[in-house]
Order: sequence, then C-alpha cells, then structure tokens
Amino acid sequence: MTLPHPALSAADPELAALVGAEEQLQAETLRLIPSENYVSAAVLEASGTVLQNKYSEGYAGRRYYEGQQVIDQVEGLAVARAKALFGVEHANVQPYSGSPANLAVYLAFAEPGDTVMGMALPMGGHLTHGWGVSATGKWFRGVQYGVRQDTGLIDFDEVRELALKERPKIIFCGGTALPRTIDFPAFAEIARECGAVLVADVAHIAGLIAGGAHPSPVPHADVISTTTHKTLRGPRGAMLMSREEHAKALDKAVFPGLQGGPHNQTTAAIAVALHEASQPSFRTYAQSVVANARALAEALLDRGFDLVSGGTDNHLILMDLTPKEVPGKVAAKALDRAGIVVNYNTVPYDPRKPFDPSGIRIGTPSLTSRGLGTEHMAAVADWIDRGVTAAGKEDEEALATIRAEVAELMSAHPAPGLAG
Ligand code: DSN
Repeated sequence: MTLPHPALSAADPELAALVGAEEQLQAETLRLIPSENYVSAAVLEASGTVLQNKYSEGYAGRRYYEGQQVIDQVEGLAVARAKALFGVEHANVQPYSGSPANLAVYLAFAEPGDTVMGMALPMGGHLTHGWGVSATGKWFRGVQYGVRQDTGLIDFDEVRELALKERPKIIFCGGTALPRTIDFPAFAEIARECGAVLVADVAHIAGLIAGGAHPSPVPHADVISTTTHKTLRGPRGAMLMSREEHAKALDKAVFPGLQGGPHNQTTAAIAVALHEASQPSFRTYAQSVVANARALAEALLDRGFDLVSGGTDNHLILMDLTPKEVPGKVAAKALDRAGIVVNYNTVPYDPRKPFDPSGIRIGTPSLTSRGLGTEHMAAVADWIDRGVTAAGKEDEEALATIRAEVAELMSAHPAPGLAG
C-alpha cells in the first residue's frame, strides 16, 4: 500500500515511517474536509524536484540571483497556464499560500488603519478577510457582513448598506464555509458604488471555476486570490490574478513587499496542476464534485440533517448538528475514529464557541478524486448518520464497524498519488 521512499527510509527511518503512516491513513479513510484533496502523482513528483535547490528572488528576466535559465521558464509556464485557464491578463504564482496572498492584496491597495470589508469568520468567511484575531483585523479596520439567519444566504441589501456606510478600500467575497454560488456581479456592483477594490477569494472553488462548475469572477473582480491545493488539485501554494492595470501593484506587494524567494518546486507543481486542470477530464471532475455534493446533501436531508442554507451549489456542505443533540467537535472526533475525516465548524449565529461549535463541514473534492460517484453518496450519508448517532451514545463498536466498511470501499478506489 505504501510508496517506497528508499533514500528517506535509509537516511531517516523514523520520519519515513511517519510518511508511510500518513499515506496509509490517506488511503484507508474517507476524507471529507472540503479544502483538502489528493494531488496527482505528477504534481507530487514535480513538488519534490531539484527546483527546491534554487533561489530566484524577483520575476522572470528581473531576478536578483543568476542561474535562472530554467526557473524563468518554469515560472513562465505556470503564469501562462494560469492566464489561459482563468482568462486573466495577469497572474502571480509566487505567494506561499492563501494567507500571504491575501496579505499582499492589503499591501497593494490599502494603508494600515484603512477600512476593509469581508464576510465574518463564523458566517463562513476567512481569517484574512479582516477578522479581529488576524493581522488583517489588527492592522486594518475590518467590517464584516454575514448571512441571513432565516435563509443562510447573503443579503446583498445589507452588504450594500454596510459598504456605503463604511466605505471600505477593499471588499472580499468568498470564504471557507460557503455552500452556495458566489454572486460576483452583485459584489462588483457594490464595490463600484463605494469605490472599493473587489477581491474574489476563490480558494475553495478555483477548481470548480476552472472546470466550468461555478461561475467565474472574471471580469467582475479586480483581484482574484486563490490557493492551488483545494478543488484545483495542485500543491500547497497560491496565486493572485488581475487585469493588467493591477499587475505592478500586486507583483510589488508579493515581492519585495512580503516575501523573499519563491518556492520553485511548488511553482513547478502548480504548472503541472494547471495543465491537468485545462484537460477535458478535469471538467468532468469538477462537474462530478458538485453532483456528488448535491447527492450527498439530498441523502443527508433525507436522514434529517439540518444543512445551512438547505443544501449546496458547490463542493461543500455545512451541517448544524444542534437538532441531533451532538456537538460538532464530538461528532468530528467520533467520525475520525470511524475513518471519516471532517472538521468541526461554526455555523452562522452559532451559540457555541469556535473551538467547540455546533456544526461540521464536509465536502466532496477528495472522494471524487478517488472516483466515487453519486451512486455512493447514500452510503456516505448513512455512515455519517450512523457515526453521529454513535457519537451521541459513545458507541465505539458502531464506529469500528463503520471504519471497516469505509476501508473496504476505499480499497476499491485507490487515491491518485497513492495507488501502488
Ligand atoms: N484552512 C482553509 C480551509 O480549510 O478552508 C482555510 O484557510
């Protein structure tokens, strides 16, 4: 089952054993965390190459180190592929991950103390959208919108009213626990009205956009920020994209504003992932992710689960477990013991604390990468249902039974990059 790592095993057997154990865990479990995925063997290989050895501060043709004959081409390939895939004029593939990418946006378009606006973290937003505990909420004045309590949906009248009152320099749309389509034109109209830069943080849905399974933020958003490792199925990294008019400001903000040398091995793996995402098979993948999520949502509703906003349009489902009388954390930990990996999550207007919230967040990118289809979603919903019930009763035997059933299905669906 585990891949051989001969050099690692010889040099550091202790660490090699841990890598092997993680491979086994990823192979045997049903991974439902919506921000995770399995990269292809090609992406995995690219991210472990000698490109690791090279320093390349600056941009292609304008580096502060020599010996960039190859690296410039690698980065050029990644940039060209990002531009072609997303239909943008400019792409920067150097941000180390999503949070630094978003911080670069602040550096490009705002001054410390300026007002910025984003969705509140407990409503489904992201820390870096101006939430108080983040540097973005400490160094900037974050004002936050949410979703309506009755519908679980964004109320654009409320967003407009807040934006016109507060006049933010930057408005973020997107987040980490949003099960519904993001209305980019509606956000763009509000940003225009109040003179803000609109940033679409599409980290969760970049792969769906690339595969035509979610509307594109182009041409509505001024800046598009994304990680590369979620639905896009690339390595852990990020990209910033924009029209040409913002290219210089964003590039300067990433380097030298915020970062030093780019991680060239990651840039290479991003290039591979972008190539894979431009193939017809990736369109099928993206559509399947959404079809699976919808089927899973239906199956969960049939079993009496309370889903925020009543369902999903994308890859993600947010479940409020209050009616099941099992706290999110208790359920998440029990499901983990049952071989089903989810994360506990706040739900909008959650009366509980973020470290012990009412909900769990699940998604279908990983299971779709393993070839599971809509025909499997009733079984997945059933395991979740039985797992949550077992969590409430502290029934370890039931959890162990589920774990065995999950492992059996998983063994019939080898994961990309792990199949051996
Ligand atoms: N950690 C990411 C997620 O899980 O959605 C957000 O940063």
